[in-house]
Amino acid sequence: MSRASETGGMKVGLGLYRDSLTRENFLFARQAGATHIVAHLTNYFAGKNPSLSRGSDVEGWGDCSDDRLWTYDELVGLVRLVRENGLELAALENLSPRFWSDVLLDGPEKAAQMEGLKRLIRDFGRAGIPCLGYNFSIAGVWGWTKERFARGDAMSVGFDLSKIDAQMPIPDGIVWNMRYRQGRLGAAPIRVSDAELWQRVGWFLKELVPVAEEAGVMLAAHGDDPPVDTLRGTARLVNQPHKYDRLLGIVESKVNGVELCLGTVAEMSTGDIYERVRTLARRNKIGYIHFRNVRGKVPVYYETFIDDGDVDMAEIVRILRDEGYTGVLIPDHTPEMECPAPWHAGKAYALGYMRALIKNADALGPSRTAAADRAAAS
Ligand SMILES: [Mn+2]
Repeated sequence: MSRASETGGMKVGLGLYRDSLTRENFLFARQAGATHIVAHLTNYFAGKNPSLSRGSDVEGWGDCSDDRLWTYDELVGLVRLVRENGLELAALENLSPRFWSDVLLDGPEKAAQMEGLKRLIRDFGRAGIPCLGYNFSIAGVWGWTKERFARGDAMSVGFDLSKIDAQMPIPDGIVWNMRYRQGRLGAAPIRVSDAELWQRVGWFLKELVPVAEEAGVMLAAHGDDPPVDTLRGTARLVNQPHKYDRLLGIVESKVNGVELCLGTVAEMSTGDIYERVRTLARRNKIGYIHFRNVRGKVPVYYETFIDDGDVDMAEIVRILRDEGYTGVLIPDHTPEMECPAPWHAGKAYALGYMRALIKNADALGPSRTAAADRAAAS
């Protein structure tokens, strides 16, 4: 039996942070049945434990003000390193905020930064990296707490809008939860309206998509996590499922796609996650998938083990199979497990569960929502 038929064409991967791109973790990924890696090169945590790190309200996750645009040699080196370890690099996830702070903030360096991004995407193509996962967000991932929310009192991430100061201003020199330059005394707090944010992402896509098309690199947008209306005085972009249509409609291109975070879609206060997954898969708009489960929605939710949340993950896999999705699924953040290797145990649990679902996708039978589709059509 070929690998493709064994897995229905879908592939399982593992996401690794910069400091975690080690030979041991590549072996761990392969042992858990992963064939692909999604790598982060931004050093959010600078030596601190990255696992479910909330960061600081004042300084964010870390300081990226010294980051330099990744070079072609670095990119090609990473592709080779992953390949030498028996895996394939499926995507790089997240730009350093230093690379595009003024694209996000409509600042004076925006045109120069865009030239840098274009160079980077061309180098992705030359190095054989097929996808960039990005998150066009001013406030970034912010406002959750890490507590024993998940099954068996496992440490996980939760969000309760009533318990945070959602309008706490972003300090000057911070964007996307990282410091990209020194703060200036007396600077006005950042405020970004919905119209301004959509105008900015429109400019970003119109500039970068033609370059990405030529380079053969998909630009894959992560939804807003947490998907609230506004956060820290700034609008959120894709915070409802229907807004994916708006984003994808800005530039019609096979490389204008999404980094489909199932957890984030499940957290959104409206919409049907199954219908959304089907639509995006049918249109070939999925760069790769964050396979995560949650209980609750905005304004209150927490992240669960993969088999313990509101979303029927087997149904998601049936839908992806029905729509012929052949891309990569990675675990997203997972609850930590009580043992000397909490991060690895959490990932191993998720990877095993995902492998089982995908390997047995055909035995799972037809999807419920496909049956509804057919009934509606007849
Ligand atoms: Mn995600």
